[in-house]
Amino acid sequence: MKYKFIYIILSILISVSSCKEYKEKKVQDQKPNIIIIYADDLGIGDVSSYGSTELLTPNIDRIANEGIKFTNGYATSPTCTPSRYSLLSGTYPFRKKGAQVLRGNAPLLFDLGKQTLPSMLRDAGYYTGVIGKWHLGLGDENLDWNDKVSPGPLEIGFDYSYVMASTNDRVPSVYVKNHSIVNLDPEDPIEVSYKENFEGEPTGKENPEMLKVHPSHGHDMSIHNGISRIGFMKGGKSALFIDEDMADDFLLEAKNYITDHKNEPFFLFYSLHQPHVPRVPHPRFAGKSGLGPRGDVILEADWDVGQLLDHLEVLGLSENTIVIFSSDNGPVLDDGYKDDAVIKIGKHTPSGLLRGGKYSLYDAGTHVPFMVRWKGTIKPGVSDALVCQMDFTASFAAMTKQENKTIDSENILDALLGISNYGRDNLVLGQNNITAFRQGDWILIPPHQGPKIFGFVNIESGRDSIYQLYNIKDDEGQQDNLAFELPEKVEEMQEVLDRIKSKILK
Ligand code: NG6
Ligand code: CA
Repeated sequence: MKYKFIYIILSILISVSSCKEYKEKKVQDQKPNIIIIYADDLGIGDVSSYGSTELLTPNIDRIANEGIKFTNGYATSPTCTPSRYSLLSGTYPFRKKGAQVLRGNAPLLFDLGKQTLPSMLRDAGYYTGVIGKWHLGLGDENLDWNDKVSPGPLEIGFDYSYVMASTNDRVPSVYVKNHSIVNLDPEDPIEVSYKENFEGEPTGKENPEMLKVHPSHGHDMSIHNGISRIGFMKGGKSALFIDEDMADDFLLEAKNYITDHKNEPFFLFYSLHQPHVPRVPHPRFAGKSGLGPRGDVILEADWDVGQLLDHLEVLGLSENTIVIFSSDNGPVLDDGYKDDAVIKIGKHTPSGLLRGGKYSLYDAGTHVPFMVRWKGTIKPGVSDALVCQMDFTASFAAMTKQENKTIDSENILDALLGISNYGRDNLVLGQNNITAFRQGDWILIPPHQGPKIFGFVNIESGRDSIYQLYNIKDDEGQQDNLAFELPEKVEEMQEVLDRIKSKILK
């Protein structure tokens, strides 16, 4: 009897450990393709799998339903450049001087030679590519756009790049393929300035009659395709992108990239431009959401995601590809163009139940849709593990047996694959000195100077002269400031935050 009992216990132990080994072996022995689909300014409440009822996103939902939907998934920052910087560098944006919204002719933000997500994957044997929005600077301060556009994505670890130079609302309004502007006519060179206009060139401010989309704030400089932008440019007419075609341009590139590299492990950073301003859908989607152009371009982005997933299916790659979907920061309605985003919002709540939005230290600034699918390997489900985009480098380094040489990226592979329900302990949110701090279910916002509401975007900044402390599990909408009641918690979290911020750099 006694022996029988010992035998049973031993068999259970052996089968449990071999099951774990099987999972680890299976994951570690493979180099699945990795695709990160990264939306621009998409809120957690814009996605139907996170509760949106006014706007349906069935294709994005497919990733959530066939994979893991994270309910505590984060970008590091409530704006684009810093979030993208940390996703690719594995480093907090507050450690990097200048990691904030960049002008369109800013130099490359990265320190060359340091490990990045793509360089790590390249070392692991992946072919690496970026398609879509870049907004991380290109070249140096004196870049001649007509010459070799470098350094850029190819110098930080990508083998292939096809990117929008900056943002769709910043000049130069062109795509850059590897080191050159696409379709540039050498007879019509391009010039870019963020200081002054070029003689004789129309602007949104002087020539509103030329506009089909009008600015509400800023965005009144150079005009192309009937839309005035931030910054001045001249020439390069044959290279200018058409906003209505941008989604199709990037999708085609992404599909071709996948087809071309289907026989080797590949990484694709598919960086969508939607729903960032100017919101100009292809006519196929215009008016389709009932929420104005912002809703329409979200439907367009959702369709793009569906096309990409279908393409993987047709090529037989679904089971051999990790697909991640997330957003670089939270949502905003009026972000500088009169595009009906505010007046047509109806009952739609882009931030879901969270407080704030893009630019904000409140949760909706950085708490974004976040889902990971690996058909056949990941068991579909929902996870409340704390996960951040900055952790992809360390996690996929662990998966591909590479060394993680970045500063802040943490190995949360088990959480990303649904093996564990535990991710990070804590996460610093924000950029520069404007930061909040999440630890477990708590969010601390130290006192920061500045406006409580960001003017025309009409979003609460999260800044206050006093400490704010919220328990995000009990109080998702951050209404109940517990800082006065729990001074020890405030002190403890501030200490950990200070320690992380003063970490000696490797
Ligand atoms: C702001 C722009 C906004 C957007 C943002 C960057 C104005 C008035 N507002 O300065 O339109 O471009 O920068 O957005 O110019 S991000 O998602 O790329 O960070
Ligand atoms: Ca953004």
